[in-house]
Amino acid sequence: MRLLVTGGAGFIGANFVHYTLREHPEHTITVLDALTYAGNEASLAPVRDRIEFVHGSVADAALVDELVGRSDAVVHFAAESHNDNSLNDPSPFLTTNIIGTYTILEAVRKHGVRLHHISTDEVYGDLELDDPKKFTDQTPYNPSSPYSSTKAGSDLLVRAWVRSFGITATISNCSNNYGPYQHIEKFIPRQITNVLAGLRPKLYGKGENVRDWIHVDDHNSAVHAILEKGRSGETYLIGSDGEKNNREVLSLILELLGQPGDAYDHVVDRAGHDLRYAIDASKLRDELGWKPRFTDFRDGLAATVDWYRENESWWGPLKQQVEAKYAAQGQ
Ligand code: NAD
Ligand code: TDX
Repeated sequence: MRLLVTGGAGFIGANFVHYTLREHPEHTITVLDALTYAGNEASLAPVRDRIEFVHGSVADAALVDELVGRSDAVVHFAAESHNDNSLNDPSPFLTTNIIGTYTILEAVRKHGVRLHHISTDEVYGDLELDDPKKFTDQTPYNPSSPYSSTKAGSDLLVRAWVRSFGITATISNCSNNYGPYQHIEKFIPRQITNVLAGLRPKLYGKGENVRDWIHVDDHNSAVHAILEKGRSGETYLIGSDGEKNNREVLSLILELLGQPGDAYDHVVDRAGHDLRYAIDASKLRDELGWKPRFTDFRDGLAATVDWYRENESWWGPLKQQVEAKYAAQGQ
């Protein structure tokens, strides 16, 4: 297939490009990426001569129309993705996540091209710590932040275009990803690079919030399973039973980096901070036969720590600016 990968210079998109070239070399790839603060062409440098890279926005209708018109499928990762940023300035979240997805939908509708829309478990809101339930594709939408509400809006647009216009599209809602090439504004890479830069890690509030961690390659293998076998109009939840609270994750990072267990600071909590996410991925496992490969979080995290240790040239230039922004928020 000729794949158009939006947001391919971001964390999950870049890993998707690497994974696809490694595991499914029969596909050709065009990346469309606006190279916002979160996009980094260096993440694609090792495969630059094997893909086409187009610098532009998913909200540019003429460009999107041209690129979709010469593709067999679109895998739509491009988004503004950071909750904290959405609390400071929601505007780009509306443009990229809502208008950008609408623009993609109109092009796939016109050209009859298959769409896979990448979304998040945050559209379902949050769970109590002791709630035995997990999110399924039947859980009602209840997003909390400007980020998650724009992702929820984009999912609903995809569903409406399937029902009203008969486009061929699937949606996946995945839990928190970790792995190489993740922007250092995010929790795990922020704490790893804090230690590597001689700064103290920063935990929001009491650190009791639970996230359901999955390795980025497991997310991307699931996306391939859906591209190959998923049914149009269906939503698949992606997760690998990786629930941990933020304190536990930070303890493991400190241990892997040889730091004392109390070598971190508590900082101001995130406004409206979701308490817990948990995914029931049985539909994906049972219907499509998918299973995760990275079942040992400690091993996956250790490899991620090593990647940041070995790739300071990738993150070093960003560090001061990211931390200055957090410091201004008391975080
Ligand atoms: P990211 O912020 O690392 O990357 C986003 C990429 O999109 C960047 O390369 C950026 O330049 C690009 N982009 C932003 N606006 C654009 C625009 N208007 N046009 C074209 N490109 C644009 O994000 P990520 O963590 O890789 O997330 C990718 C997708 O996966 C998002 O849709 C996100 O909602 C979803 N998701 C992320 C996670 C996670 O844990 N990171 C979990 C579930 C779902
Ligand atoms: O410095 C920090 N300290 C801290 O305690 C940061 C940056 C975060 N946190 C906490 C907040 C969350 O409880 O860690 C947890 C994870 O935070 P983020 O990495 O910002 O992720 P989250 O808000 O959970 O959202 C992520 O997963 C779902 C992605 O950024 C989203 O794009 C995805 O949809």
